[in-house]
Amino acid sequence: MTDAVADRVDVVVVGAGFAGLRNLHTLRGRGMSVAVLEAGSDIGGVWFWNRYPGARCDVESYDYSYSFSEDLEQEWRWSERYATQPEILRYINHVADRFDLRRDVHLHQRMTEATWDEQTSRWEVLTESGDRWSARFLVMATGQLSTTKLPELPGQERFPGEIYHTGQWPHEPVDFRGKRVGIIGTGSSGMQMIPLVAQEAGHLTVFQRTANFSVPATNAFLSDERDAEVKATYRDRREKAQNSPSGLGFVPSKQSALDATPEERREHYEYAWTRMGFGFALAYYDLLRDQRANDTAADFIREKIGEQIEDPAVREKLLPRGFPFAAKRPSVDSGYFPTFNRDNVTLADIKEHPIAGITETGIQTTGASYELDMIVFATGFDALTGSLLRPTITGRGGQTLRQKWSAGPVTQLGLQVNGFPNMFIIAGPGSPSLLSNVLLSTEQHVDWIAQLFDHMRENDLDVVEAAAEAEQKWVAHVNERAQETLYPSAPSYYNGDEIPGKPRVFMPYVGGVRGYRRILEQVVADGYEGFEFSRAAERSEAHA
Ligand code: N01
Repeated sequence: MTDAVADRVDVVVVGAGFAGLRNLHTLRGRGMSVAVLEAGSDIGGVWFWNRYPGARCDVESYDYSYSFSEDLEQEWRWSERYATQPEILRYINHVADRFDLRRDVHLHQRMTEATWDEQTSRWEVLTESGDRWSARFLVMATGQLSTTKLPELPGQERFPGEIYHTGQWPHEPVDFRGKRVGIIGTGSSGMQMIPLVAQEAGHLTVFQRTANFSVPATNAFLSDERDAEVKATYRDRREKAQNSPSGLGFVPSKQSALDATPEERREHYEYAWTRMGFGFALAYYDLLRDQRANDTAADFIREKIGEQIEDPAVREKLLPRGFPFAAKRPSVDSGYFPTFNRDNVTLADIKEHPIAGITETGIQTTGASYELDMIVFATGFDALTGSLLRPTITGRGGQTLRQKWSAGPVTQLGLQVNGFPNMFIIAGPGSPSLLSNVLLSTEQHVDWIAQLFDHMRENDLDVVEAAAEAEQKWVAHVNERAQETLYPSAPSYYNGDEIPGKPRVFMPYVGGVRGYRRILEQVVADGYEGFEFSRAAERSEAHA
């Protein structure tokens, strides 16, 4: 730590994305002093960084927006069913101005260390620039997909052309016109940008390691009639979302895919294909519980994907196989597959011929060499734990979070970690997180924590910490519930498979937004069972 004098606040919130700003607004409303530390040069979190062409949300705009202010809901006008990145960023900026949030956001302040001081019962926080804060509470609102992953490919420094990562996209426009572009990665980011880049580039080579499932985005402009209709019934819509497993408002079918006749199934899947977007995974309740049920959906989707691709050899490579549909995060796409019918697009199968390295002229695989002017990494993130483990967070007894989580994340309800008093995590591992509408899950966490702070104030308590036994129970429960599903069977970032050497643990809670909310409510009703409270060390000594 440096000698700089620390600013003292009630709460340090790390991250000025949707979660950080909501924390600020809510806790400030409780009379608490809050400092939001943001690594970037502006607010917005993932929507600030991910400004690659085609970036948009695959949760409907009306649901991927704050629910805490009815006035805000009524005055903001979304233009599309699934909002683009620029529109979402405009929304976040609007919210920040409307609720006067900026004055407590500190930009260019990447937190590098946070240390629990057992003498004072405060978090001592240090940022990259040497600034210090001292806070009673530390709230990690660092997002689930915010630490970008750049594969270590030999020779990168020799490539004279442009290199980008979708998650750290430049602010200046990138010109693809006439260029030979290579995109590595075919997850949601890659699938969104590939059709657009193909329209501009001289030639586009897509380096695909795993063909993933994707369903049509079913995007549309929102008419005034539709907007009025949603706004007239917004509370019902929010309530439906809160009471649905995914937080998207879809009520999963109560029927098994295996109980429907093949004709009924096809009709239902045709409907889901054209109307449900991401909700396709809920077309039958057992799609993620029974391999045979899942096969019926996977076969249908493969058939639909196949119909979009002309060349049989390319088609074969683009068909997802070897893992259940939706057990690895599926994409929603707009014209991704027909892009491979274009003359200026080549698919390079890097499962068959892995990338050997980057050269002075482009990418060398074990099968061929590709001459490129630009390389785009659409290779994703160190998901869920990346941004929590990047800073050095030191809890009681000098234990770091990295040490505590060396075999995978352990939490009580996803909210707190034993040994790290007064620290909270928003929508991270151990909570519905990436298996839900993350914005709704974020608000759920912020409200729960605010209520907990009320409880502490009313009862003259200073310190709260997850009980060790409760934490063990919760981790076992998260694991058990996951084992009831097909999720663990797919190689995916839910399991930590995206980073070589990362512990293979299923991280999000599959029990659903509604089920999880009931658990949180029960914990409160039981007097915060599983959490231990105390007075600050300094105060206890003074009282003695
Ligand atoms: O990242 P990803 P993303 N060599 O991890 C490949 C959200 N999101 O940025 O599958 C070669 O999904 C990797 O291959 P494989 C959404 O939650 C939402 O696309 O590991 N290839 C994969 O193809 C999403 O799930 C929206 O074999 C490598 C790709 O790179 C999440 O963000 C839009 C590689 C990474 O896919 C992340 O999406 C965008 C290597 N070393 C993102 N490493 C919407 O709301 C990785 N790959 C619509």
